[in-house]
Amino acid sequence: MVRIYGHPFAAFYWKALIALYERKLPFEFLMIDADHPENAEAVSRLGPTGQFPVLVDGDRTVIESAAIIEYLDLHYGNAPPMVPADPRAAIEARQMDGVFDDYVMAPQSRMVFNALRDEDKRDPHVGAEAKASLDKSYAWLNRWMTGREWAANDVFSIADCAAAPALFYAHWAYPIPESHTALRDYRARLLARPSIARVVDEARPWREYYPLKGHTPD
Ligand SMILES: N[C@@H](CCC(=O)N[C@@H](CS)C(=O)NCC(=O)O)C(=O)O
Repeated sequence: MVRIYGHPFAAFYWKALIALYERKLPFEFLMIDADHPENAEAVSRLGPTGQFPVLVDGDRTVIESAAIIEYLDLHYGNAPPMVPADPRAAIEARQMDGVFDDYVMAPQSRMVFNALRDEDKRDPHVGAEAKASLDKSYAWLNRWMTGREWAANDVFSIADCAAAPALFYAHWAYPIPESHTALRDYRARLLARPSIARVVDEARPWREYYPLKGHTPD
């Protein structure tokens, strides 16, 4: 059985977890928290920065959420692949995976990390810079999602695994404007999908730790 290190509230863990739930693949969950120092020690040994998710399958270790998703496609292939087999379609899926990670999740994370610093150590520029990035990403994604059901090739894919946590948390940090109906509808579609509804539900006990005030709790 595959083993996966993560935390139920961690965005990149969600990304891999959604793919696991889509495949209905049983796995052993190894929690990263203060009660399990051995798991934090393991991830710091298995990857360069101690970040998670980390997947262990027998003697094989896979780090990086996107690589984990591709590993599951290859070795646990009894579900549609999250990266399409057609290389032309795969380009669009990987493109949109990168867009959500780099242009939605990353600015959201900058705001969160800044808010988690001691007050006197916060960078006063981060909020405005991150919001300016998100303004551009939201506008582009709203145009991209107009007329689309899913983010790439109109099938559920790695791009949607990345989009779900990115848009979930970014909308808390800095709400998607009401005028961006295609993007807001896409976020709602993601949250209605059973694999994603499940990760959102499992993370509820940790919601109060989200440090940015004024978020909308949906
Ligand atoms: N590029 C990595 C990012 C992983 C990442 O940022 N993980 C976060 C949790 S969502 C983490 O490990 N945070 C704890 C830390 O940075 O120490 C991936 O796609 O897996």
